[in-house]
Amino acid sequence: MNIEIIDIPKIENSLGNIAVIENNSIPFEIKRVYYLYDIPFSAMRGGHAHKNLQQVLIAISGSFDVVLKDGNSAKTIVLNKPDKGLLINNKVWRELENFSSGAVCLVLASDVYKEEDYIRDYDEFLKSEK
Ligand code: T46
Repeated sequence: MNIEIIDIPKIENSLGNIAVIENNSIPFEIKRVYYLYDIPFSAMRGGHAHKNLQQVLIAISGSFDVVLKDGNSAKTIVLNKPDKGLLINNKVWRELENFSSGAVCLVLASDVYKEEDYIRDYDEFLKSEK
């Protein structure tokens, strides 16, 4: 599956940690940053794939599950560490669920928002994979 866990460089000391994201930590130029927060536990976010967009998801606070599908296989990644990023390349279906209280999902994206880049219908996604 076209995903990867990225280690975000961090500086640790007795006063706490700093995680630093620079362009060389991410395999694309960051054109947009957004974050999901105040998400009810029962909510399911995502439920789509992207034709071209690449994104890195980071659990800046709390935890949530990311269910990934590519038409052949499925896997669930638990994000719960601010120094781990989940790179989701294009053409991977994603669903985000089981948000803990106070969870914040930071997203670094390779492009600005374009609704035409979304595949929001799962059957259409499966057809596009063939
Ligand atoms: C993704 C997951 C992790 C905008 O106008 N600009 C934006 O940059 C974004 C991200 C969304 N929107 C609008 C589009 C919808 O009217 O905000 C509304 C909610 O968006 P959506 O239903 O796509 O939200 P999620 O949380 O299901 O998905 C978002 C991203 O869209 C998506 O690319 O991978 O977060």
